[in-house]
Amino acid sequence: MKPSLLVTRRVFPEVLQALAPHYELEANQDDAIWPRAEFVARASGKDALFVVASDAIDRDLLATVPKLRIVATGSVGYNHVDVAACRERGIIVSNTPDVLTEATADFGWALLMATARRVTESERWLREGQWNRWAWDQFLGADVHGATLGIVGMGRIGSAIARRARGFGMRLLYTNRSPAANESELGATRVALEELLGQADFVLLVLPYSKQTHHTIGEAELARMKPTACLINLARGGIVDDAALARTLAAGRIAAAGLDVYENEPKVDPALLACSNVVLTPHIASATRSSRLGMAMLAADNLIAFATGRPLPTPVA
Ligand code: 8YV
Repeated sequence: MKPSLLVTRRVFPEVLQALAPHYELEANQDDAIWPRAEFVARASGKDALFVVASDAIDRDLLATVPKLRIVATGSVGYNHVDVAACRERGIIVSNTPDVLTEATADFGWALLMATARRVTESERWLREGQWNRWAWDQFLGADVHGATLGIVGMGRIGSAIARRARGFGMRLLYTNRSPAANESELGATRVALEELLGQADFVLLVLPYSKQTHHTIGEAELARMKPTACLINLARGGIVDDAALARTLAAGRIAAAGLDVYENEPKVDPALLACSNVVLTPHIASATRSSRLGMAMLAADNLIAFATGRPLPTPVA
């Protein structure tokens, strides 16, 4: 008998086709939003779960799924999965590193450039019909070339962003728990967060979310940033204190922010929505077809390896 698998979100058909020979599938074909109770009810009795970052796999859920053996998340981040609790129960967890690195790094630059040069703010103004003359000082933005970029978290995605910074002739600072192996190749200098915040023209967050990184950027850290600086969050909601950021932006204490992730997504703090100096995107940093298909296929490869008794390609350590 094939093991049973719940796929919580609509996924590319070729991914379901790859899984079908190995699993009894229950898939969310129409991408309905399952309330938590429904998710728990559907998960109970399953051997395997294919989830995404918005599905919390916590102790409460694990208590209701005694047969569960594997959780494959279609994301590189796995802060939504209680890995320690899974391990205690002998449940394997896999994620999707590498396949999204370059697309996500590209998007980091899209968000940074849009924020620096006020792309969405000026487009909104144009669409509102407000453009009636050219003016010398219209929508003056920040120079990207030659500026100082501060990358908080120099992992795979941070390094890919840093490589691209060289083309802009930027000075590169970073923070990381340990020195990056490619530090000299990147021309990057490791500094303390306080120093990075005080010097960077662009502060770019790409560190994983955990209890330790919760509100890495709050009121005090925002106050250390230059009044002309921009903050970009590509990582996870919760790394930034959204309410403190909204207050800082509204008061003009930093120039602007670009956010792809939020504390309570898909809800966005209304105070942020009210700020004109913030570029807001709906958690799309990895959203190119090749990257998202690569992520979904890698999650499926992990599930198939499990079903066929092979080592998983990308288990969470
Ligand atoms: C995912 C992400 O698209 O991989 C991650 O950690 O944040 C995104 O690339 C999203 O989390 C869906 O699971």
